[in-house]
Amino acid sequence: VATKREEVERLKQTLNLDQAEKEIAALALCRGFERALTAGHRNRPVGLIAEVKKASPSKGLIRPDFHPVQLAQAYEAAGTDCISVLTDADYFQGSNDFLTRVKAGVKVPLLRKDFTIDERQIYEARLIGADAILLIAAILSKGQLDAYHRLARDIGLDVLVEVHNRPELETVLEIGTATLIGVNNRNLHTFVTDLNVTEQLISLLPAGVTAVSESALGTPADIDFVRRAGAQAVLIGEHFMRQPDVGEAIRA
Ligand code: IGP
Repeated sequence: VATKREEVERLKQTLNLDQAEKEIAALALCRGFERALTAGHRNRPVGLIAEVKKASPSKGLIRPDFHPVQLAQAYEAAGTDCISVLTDADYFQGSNDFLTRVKAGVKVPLLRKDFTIDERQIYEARLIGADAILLIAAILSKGQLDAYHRLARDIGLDVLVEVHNRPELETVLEIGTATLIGVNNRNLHTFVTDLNVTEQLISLLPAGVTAVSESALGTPADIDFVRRAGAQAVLIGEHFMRQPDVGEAIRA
């Protein structure tokens, strides 16, 4: 998070909050991210968020020949409900520009996948074209989770709140505002993945919350496992990024 702190310091210099609020007020409404995940998903049994990700801290470069708009268009043509775009530069070789370009190239709602640790990043997300942001319980205090969730909703964004263990989930449920909760099967510190995390945590979600299983999913058996555990949607990155034809991978 150290490099993210520097990025936020730069944002403090460049992003004027009053100006940002004015610009946001003039923007078109966001595409409904959560709505797209719950609306019923063509031929698939679960909602799908397909991720555009060039590299990751655990795997390094995943897709050397990386064209975010082309990939997103292939995802959309294959019927994904939503798309996630990594914008973090340091760990994922992402950029805000990828998100803005993908937004112009597809019609489906977009998640800005990044480490949100400051309010300014939420305004920025809206300005670069995000329809939803990620809030990671592991890196935010309860007060931050609460305040950032409210701010994002106030400026029209949907919010995917990510948890990885029971204490994090309990904090999120105590706040009580999250309607879209993602269970990350990957531990962000050790990178160890375990689909049982989905099984353990999704059973604790109250009715009415949309449950997403995130990370380490690929095979039909994986999807089936998390669907049976109660996931209404899945977020898949690396598995698709490793297929030459990402559209075909979705249809499979
Ligand atoms: C996708 P995978 O294993 O399918 O590539 O995982 C997504 O869940 C992962 O990119 C992710 C992530 C995050 C990335 C989940 N939470 C937080 C950055 C920050």
